[in-house]
Amino acid sequence: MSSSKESGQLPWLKKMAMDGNSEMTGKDIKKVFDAEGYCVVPGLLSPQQIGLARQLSQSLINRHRAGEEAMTRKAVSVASVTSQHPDRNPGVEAGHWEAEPFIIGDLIAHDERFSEIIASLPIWKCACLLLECDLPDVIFHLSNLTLKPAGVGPAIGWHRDAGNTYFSTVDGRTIRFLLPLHAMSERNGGTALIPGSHRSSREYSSSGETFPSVPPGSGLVLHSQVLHGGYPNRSVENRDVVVLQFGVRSSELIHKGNEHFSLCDYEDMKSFRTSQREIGFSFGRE
Ligand SMILES: O=C(O)CCC(=O)C(=O)O
Repeated sequence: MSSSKESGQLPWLKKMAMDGNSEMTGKDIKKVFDAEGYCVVPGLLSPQQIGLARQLSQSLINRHRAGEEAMTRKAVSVASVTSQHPDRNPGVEAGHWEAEPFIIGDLIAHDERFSEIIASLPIWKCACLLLECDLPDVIFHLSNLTLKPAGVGPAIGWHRDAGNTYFSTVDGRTIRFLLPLHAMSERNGGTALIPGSHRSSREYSSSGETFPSVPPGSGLVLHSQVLHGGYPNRSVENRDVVVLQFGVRSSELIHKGNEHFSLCDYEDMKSFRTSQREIGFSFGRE
């Protein structure tokens, strides 16, 4: 993709602040992503969309805490991850946290208004840039909320997304967006990763790990081969992220999770969002 095409397609990326102190263009983002296997990309969600995402997420958390069957059936609770992997949540008594969600998947299935977040055009354009394809060729794979509640949020084991057994492709051409609902950093159990590890087959060792600081509205964008994970959240702040995975239409799938709108493109997602608006969902308010 040529740089003129990039900047033509991505006017929203022109000269935007990254981490509050440097400026990046689409070309810069691609360069960092290719070299490091990740990038913190600004301007992916508007303040209104962040407000909505917080409101919708809190509602799903409340429904899980209330024991709604549709929520708890497929979600992973803090209790279940803690009893399966006690080393990932030291000092936390699994039995006390049955009602607390850790991962809630298939967000549109639980609340169709998540389409307002998932249909954000800057996210799709960023996927085009980094997957090196045109907008109609980008397809949505999956969504989830990954929650590390204050004080009891569990660690996440080191892994590469390309190897996951839920939604992955033969060519590894997928990309994940981690969109924090509040500021995320090392302090509150923010994602840890090994820069450059997408270019080697190295196994995890803590040397060289980094914890990008990501403000709400920005996204941590991960290459499918970059090693990442994270530590428990023992801070007083929640660490909640919306996770979205995208791929390319022509890629052969190894695993395909069964989620609402999996394999749809931007136009499908946008039409659905528009239909939600038309049936009376007023953007940004409940
Ligand atoms: O929530 C996080 O910090 C990491 C999530 C993650 O590892 C993933 O979605 O692959």
